[in-house]
Amino acid sequence: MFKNVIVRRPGRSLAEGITSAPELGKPDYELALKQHDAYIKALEECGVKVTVLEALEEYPDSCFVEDTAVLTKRCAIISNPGASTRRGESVLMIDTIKKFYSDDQIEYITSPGAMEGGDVMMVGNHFYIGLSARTNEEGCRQFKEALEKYGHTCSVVSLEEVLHLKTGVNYIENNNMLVSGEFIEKEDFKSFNKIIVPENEAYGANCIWINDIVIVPEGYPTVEKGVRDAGYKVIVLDTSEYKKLDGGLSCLSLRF
Ligand code: CIR
Repeated sequence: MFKNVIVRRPGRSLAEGITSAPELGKPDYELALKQHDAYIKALEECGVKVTVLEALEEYPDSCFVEDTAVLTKRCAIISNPGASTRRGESVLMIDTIKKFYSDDQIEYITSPGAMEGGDVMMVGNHFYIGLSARTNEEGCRQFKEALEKYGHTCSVVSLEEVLHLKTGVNYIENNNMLVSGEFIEKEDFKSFNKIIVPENEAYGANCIWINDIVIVPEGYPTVEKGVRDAGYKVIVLDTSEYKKLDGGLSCLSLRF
């Protein structure tokens, strides 16, 4: 169960965030704020306490807090984003994390290691880390070493087609996993009960489980049906403005 969630409000500079899909247009700031309000409300409905941080205009992508750290029941690992414009976001998250973890529970990924939290998927005590455009081999090595100090286990999954591991695969507990594209046939995930996400709904693979409720993005009917059929209560949220920056539901929070 999760007790806490950290989010950061988007700033007006959101329009300058990194994107692989400029054809979707620039995000509308006012609409992004409304979608963020709804996101916070949904999290609260899931029974967690939400810590809402102020926007950081100097970091256009800083509402995607998931990339700044990995928070487990036993430790916090501060990332070192592979995207150079995002490096400072992790540093600015440390004070908030120190409100929840003592100094001897906090680990740091350092250069030349690069790692972003979107590449980390928790399955109980085990953590899958994606070797991606944003997380390098040294980042994976440091992450694994840090986790093992606390009795967690870790394995590396390489990916080629999407930005982060959780762009394409998400664990929603009870052995259920949403899988899309290159992850459908991955050996690493063969023992899970897979909910297959069709190519035309690939963005919908990024759902989040919070205390037996699954939050699903709006507009992905096959995904929504698959999650409902697996027995979950579902909350559907519109994330259109974050999709324009390759961001999904998981990217907008740290859940622990
Ligand atoms: C970026 O490219 O870094 C942001 N525009 C999107 C980050 C999405 N984060 C995530 O998947 N965890």
